[in-house]
Amino acid sequence: MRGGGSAPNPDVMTEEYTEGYKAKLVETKQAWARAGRLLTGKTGEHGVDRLPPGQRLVENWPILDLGIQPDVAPADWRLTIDGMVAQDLTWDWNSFLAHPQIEIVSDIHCVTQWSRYDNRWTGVSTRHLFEAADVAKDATHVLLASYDGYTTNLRLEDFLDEDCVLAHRHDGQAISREHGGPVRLVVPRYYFWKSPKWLKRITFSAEDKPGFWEERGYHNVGDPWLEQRYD
Ligand SMILES: Nc1nc2c(c(=O)[nH]1)N[C@H]1C(S)=C(S)[C@@H](COP(=O)(O)O)O[C@H]1N2
Ligand SMILES: [Mo]
Repeated sequence: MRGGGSAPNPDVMTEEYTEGYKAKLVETKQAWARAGRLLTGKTGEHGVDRLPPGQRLVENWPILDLGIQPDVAPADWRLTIDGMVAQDLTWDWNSFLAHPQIEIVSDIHCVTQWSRYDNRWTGVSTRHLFEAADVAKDATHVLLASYDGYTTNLRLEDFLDEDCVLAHRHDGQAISREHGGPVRLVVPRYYFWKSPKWLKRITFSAEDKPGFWEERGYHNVGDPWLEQRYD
């Protein structure tokens, strides 16, 4: 992948993936963000209202990507943990599975207005990873990068919510390629664009850095109950 381990920027992406990259779709979503499309102007209360404002429940599971679905075999998958850590770490598939596994049931809320209830995720908790990585006390943010060049950012405390999981199973089955297998991050409290598929790299930082959608008009935090769709 071009740019080695560094967080990919959008220009690199379009150059690198002239084939398959959905530039038109990205344009449309960006235009919606500029126009404030899909906003209801209502707010909900997290923990009280299960369905956030402007969302509708689906039974199926839509697939959203940038036109690229990396085919990463578990044997070739590596997760790099770097930035403000005592020492950079690389987890391969076996070392990832050797860490304590948790199971979490949570809801999905996508900014394009679909929500899906009761997803059972299996994997390593972000809290465990945080402890294992020996992160510096003054780290405040987490930058996430994926095998398709996608990036997103989170505040450290949001990354450390107790239901956040580096997941490799969904409802008892290996996460499929189109849904981000072998490993994706799941951050249920925020819109699903904050849950990167095909996870490749986690960087702890004392600075925030907008990711792919955050640079294109999406909200930096993305709380569905406050309808933080756009910036
Ligand atoms: N690597 C990567 N992760 C990603 C995306 C992406 O394009 N690439 N899309 C995001 C968006 S916008 C959504 S809504 C969800 C979709 O996940 P799903 O296809 O499993 O429903 O993944 C998020 N994580
Ligand atoms: Mo999305």
